[in-house]
Amino acid sequence: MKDKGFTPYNGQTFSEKESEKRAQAYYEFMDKRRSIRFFSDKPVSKNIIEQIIMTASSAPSGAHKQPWTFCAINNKEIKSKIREAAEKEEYENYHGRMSDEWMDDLKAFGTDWNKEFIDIAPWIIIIFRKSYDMIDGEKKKNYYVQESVGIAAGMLISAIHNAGLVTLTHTPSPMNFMSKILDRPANEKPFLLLPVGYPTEDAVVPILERKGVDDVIVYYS
Ligand code: IYR
Repeated sequence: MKDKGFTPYNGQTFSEKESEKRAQAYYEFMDKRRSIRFFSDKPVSKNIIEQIIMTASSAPSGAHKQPWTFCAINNKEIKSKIREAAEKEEYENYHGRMSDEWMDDLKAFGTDWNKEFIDIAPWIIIIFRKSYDMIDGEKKKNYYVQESVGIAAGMLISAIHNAGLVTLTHTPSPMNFMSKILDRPANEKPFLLLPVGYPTEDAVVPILERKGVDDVIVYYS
C-alpha cells in the first residue's frame, strides 16, 4: 500500500447503556443464524450480492493486502459444472475417504454427497485466497492470508444473515476443480464455497446447542 499518511478516525461510539443494548441485540440476532441446506430458487439481486461481498472485503487483512477474490456465480451452466465436480469428490469422501470417526461426527447433520443446493441457490460465492499478488509481472507477497480470508469469510456470513438470506459453508475436498472451471490465475487458491439465497418454506435445521459463557470464555480480571 502507498503511504498516504493518517486521517482522524470517524467511527461511531455510544454511551455505555446504548453499547450494552446494541451488544445484546446483535448477539441475539447473530445467534439466530443457522447453516441452511434447503434453498429456494427465489432470485436475489446482484446489488444485494455486491453489498454483502463489499462488506466482507472491508475485513482487516495482513498489511491491508486484501488477499481475496470473491467469484459470484449465478450462471446455471457454471453452477451445474461446479455441482457435478463437487459431488464427484464428495462421493469419494463419503465412500471411504472420511474416517469412521468423522462420518460419525457428521451423522447429526444429515449431510451426504448430494450437493443439490449448488444448482438451486440463485448464487454461489466462491472465495479464493491469494498467497501473492502479481503486479506488473512481479510477485508481491501477502501476509497472514489464511487468517485474513477467514475473517473476511466470517464477515460475509454475517452480512448474508443481516440481509435476511441464508448460506452454508461448503468445502468440497479437494477443491482445485473450482480454479479450472472458473479459470482463475495461479496465485488464487479456492478457500470456501457459499450458496446464497432464501431458505425453502419447509427448511429444517439440526437441533443443536451452542457452548455457553463458561465453556468458551476465560476471564483474567
Ligand atoms: N465436505 C463434506 C463433509 C462435511 C464435513 C464437515 I467437518 C461438515 O461440518 C459438514 C460436511 C460435505 O460438505 O458434505
